[in-house]
Amino acid sequence: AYPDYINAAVELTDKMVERGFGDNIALIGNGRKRTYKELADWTNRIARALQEDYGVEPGNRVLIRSANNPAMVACWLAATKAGAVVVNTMPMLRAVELGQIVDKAEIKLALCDVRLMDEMELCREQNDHLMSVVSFDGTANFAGELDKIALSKPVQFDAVKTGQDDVCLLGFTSGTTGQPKATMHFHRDLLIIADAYAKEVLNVQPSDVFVGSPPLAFTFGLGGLAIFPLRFGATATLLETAGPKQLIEIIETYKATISFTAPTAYRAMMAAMDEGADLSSLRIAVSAGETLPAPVFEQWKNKTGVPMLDGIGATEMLHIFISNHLNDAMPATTGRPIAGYAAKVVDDDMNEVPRGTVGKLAVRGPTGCRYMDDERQQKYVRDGWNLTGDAFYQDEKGYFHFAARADDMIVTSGYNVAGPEVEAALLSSPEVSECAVVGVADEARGQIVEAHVVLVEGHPHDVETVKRLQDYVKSTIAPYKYPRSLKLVDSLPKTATGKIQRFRLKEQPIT
Ligand code: 3SK
Repeated sequence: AYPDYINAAVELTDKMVERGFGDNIALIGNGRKRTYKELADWTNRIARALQEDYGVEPGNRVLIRSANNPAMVACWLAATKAGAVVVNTMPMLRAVELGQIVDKAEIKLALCDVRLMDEMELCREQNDHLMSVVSFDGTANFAGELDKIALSKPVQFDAVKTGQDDVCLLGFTSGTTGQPKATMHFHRDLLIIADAYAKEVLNVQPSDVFVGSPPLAFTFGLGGLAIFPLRFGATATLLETAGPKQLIEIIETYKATISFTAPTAYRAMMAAMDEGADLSSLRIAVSAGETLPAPVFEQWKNKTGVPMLDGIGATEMLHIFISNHLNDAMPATTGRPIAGYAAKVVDDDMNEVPRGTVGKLAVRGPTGCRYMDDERQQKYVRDGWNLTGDAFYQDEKGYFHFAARADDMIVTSGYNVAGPEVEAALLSSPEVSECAVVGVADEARGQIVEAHVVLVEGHPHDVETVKRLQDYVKSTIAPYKYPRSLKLVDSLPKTATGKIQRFRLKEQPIT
């Protein structure tokens, strides 16, 4: 139970100071440490600037564009204090993708790291009527327009009196169609995920130090690298570039205790660990965002001795709702629903299927899907149960096991890539006549994006063309979505009615 009026950002900052955590380190990033008191003051100054100088009013949508750093966290908290509805976005997005979000979310103001202004400006040129853009300095050297104004403000701010069920966050996913869709989350939801998962499963203490790689723009990262530590007076370390070496270095330097990342990153960390690597400070390694292969679970345990907890979450549910627990973490199972959540496996008519039978995963609990789009909402939530789009089975003991993703989403190195979006990018090249994009199994990345391309007649089938088309996709949409494998083919497999049979492309071995 939460009070009727509660502001999640105030709970994570000023209230933590009131509770005696003022001198604890809240955030570490870009070479600096910030205490809870400093974070509370910093966010109050920015919130004042947003309200007084940029006209932010309760309910306005504010977009944030940044890599993971303390300044991004400060902007998100400040906008939340000012009663805004925040849309966090990844730094790799290009103007076209930003434009879709701006349009869909009706963004009023965008806060953008000074180093990432180019694509933001391009986006503004195309959406001038919708928004204004202000820069902030992601390195926290106060070189952004917003920083300069915020610095001139007092550190007191009367946060907007938001209801516990006022929307404060829009989580965007690109879905199977490539069209971004947004789910709404309330102030109380941000606290629930900490009070449920982080408390029950991780037992977070003020002495904990969090580290990880998922972008704050992905609710997996926002929970694991901001909400969870801040809710319990713990410390979040934030890395703009979170490769395996950087993750290891941060764990060693700051004696990190809880890591949040995907199996591919754990695998890469194991490969990058030299003899002397010391991960002994870690007490839990959370793995989510993609399926955890049993060998990765075993190898990690053997190599580091640190328990790995696999879990499944969804942007629609805000965070993890089924997880392994410390007392019974096992390979090849996602575990049991966390406190407050219930899950079952159902058939197309929502009837529970017998144990051991693969069906649709249905889940319900204190957080849940609220799409901005009614039609989508009706498909996702049936009889009060959220249908996540995953196929699962439940074993005799009640543990849940992942079987497959029910949709066409390609999950590569923890990133979700919608095949149709890559197809649209390829098709915008004058060289491409037809194409189909699928995800194919890959040892290192879980899956990779693979494109099968039919060229317009007369264009050469050679390595230069492959490279040119890959580069073209990289320059059209976020580079991580480009097809690592691109095959030039004469035709695509189709049904009698002319529909491309993508499943037949997935059957082919990678060459
Ligand atoms: O498993 C996921 O994809 C996920 C999504 C949102 C939040 C948390 C997680 C683990």
